[in-house]
Amino acid sequence: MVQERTLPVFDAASTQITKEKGLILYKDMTLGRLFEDKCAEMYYRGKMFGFVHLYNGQEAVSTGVIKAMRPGEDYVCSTYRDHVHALSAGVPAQEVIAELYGKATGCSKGRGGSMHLFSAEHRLLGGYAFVAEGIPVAAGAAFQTKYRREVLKDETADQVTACFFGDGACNNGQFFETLNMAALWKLPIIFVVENNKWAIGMAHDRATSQPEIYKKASVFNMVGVEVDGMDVLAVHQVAQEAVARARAGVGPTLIEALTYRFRGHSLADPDELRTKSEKEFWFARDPIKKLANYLVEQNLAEPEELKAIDREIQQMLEEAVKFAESSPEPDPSELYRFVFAEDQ
Ligand SMILES: Cc1ncc(C[n+]2csc(CCOP(=O)(O)OP(=O)(O)O)c2C)c(N)n1
Ligand SMILES: [Mg+2]
Repeated sequence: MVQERTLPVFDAASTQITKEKGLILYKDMTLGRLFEDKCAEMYYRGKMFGFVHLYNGQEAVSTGVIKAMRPGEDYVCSTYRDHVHALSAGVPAQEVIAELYGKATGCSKGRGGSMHLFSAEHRLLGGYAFVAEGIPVAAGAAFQTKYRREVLKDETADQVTACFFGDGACNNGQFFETLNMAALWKLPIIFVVENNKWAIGMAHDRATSQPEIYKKASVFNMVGVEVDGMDVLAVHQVAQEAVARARAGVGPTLIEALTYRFRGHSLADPDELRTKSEKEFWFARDPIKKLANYLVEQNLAEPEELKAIDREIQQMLEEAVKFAESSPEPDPSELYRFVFAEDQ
């Protein structure tokens, strides 16, 4: 049996969250989970096509980081596993699901699909199909913030960029080149590695000479931290610290969140390579159940209250599907529209 890497211990007593914050985190993670379950349902019913990569199990990472940022002002950059990052960044569920249906009302106007969600309004810099492709794009966004502030003397330019990518991306050259420049220029960026142990069917430990990714930060003189990616409170705390460092101009942080995807790589993956014991180890650490238990134990929420939130989100998603299904296809006469910025 493969020995699981020891998860960093987080002492929940070291943080104080309000009921309001607790419910924000719970709602966002639940939205992510139920949204992805709805996608799986619609995909298997033949309603949507192409590659669809779900985020189940990893919700604490998206929520913990993005809810430490300023929605609509700070930038978020994702990968092809991007639905939940988009939702956490504030893109309405109906615009995400309409995009998955390839409809004109989708957040990328039906041109992108699952792997290319984009929203200028919500400062979502995109989903990217190529592994590691978003990393330099995110650094570009962080660079323009610094340039506006320091060269153009725009004091409102204090935005932070969060860049999400997987363990597999950390063996790609773009990771090393971008971390070097980001540290050298003290860019306001946080690099968030979602180490879910697998890159499709390649186990992280088999592909990587130094599997503890956060340690790679030290060679760039960058702060690197590992965190239990199944614990939203732990992720949120390290993210708040990283955001504060970035906003203060101190420089970037590399956060390695140890997490696990509860489904196959994509909806086309039969998921036959991961062992039952490995899955059981991680399924027992469901981040949503963990937060729900914490909220109830701390008297921050009643179980009934949480169930009511689940029902409300489910209802909203049913409406979002109806919206997507009744939306028009993009008009073929507009095929070349939105290629250039002036078409917006
Ligand atoms: C440059 C590049 N090489 C290979 C692929 C094929 N590919 C798609 S997803 C993937 C695995 C990436 O794994 P990871 O970065 O750990 O992200 P995860 O899927 O686990 O979220 C690979 C190799 C690709 N999309 N882009
Ligand atoms: Mg991975």
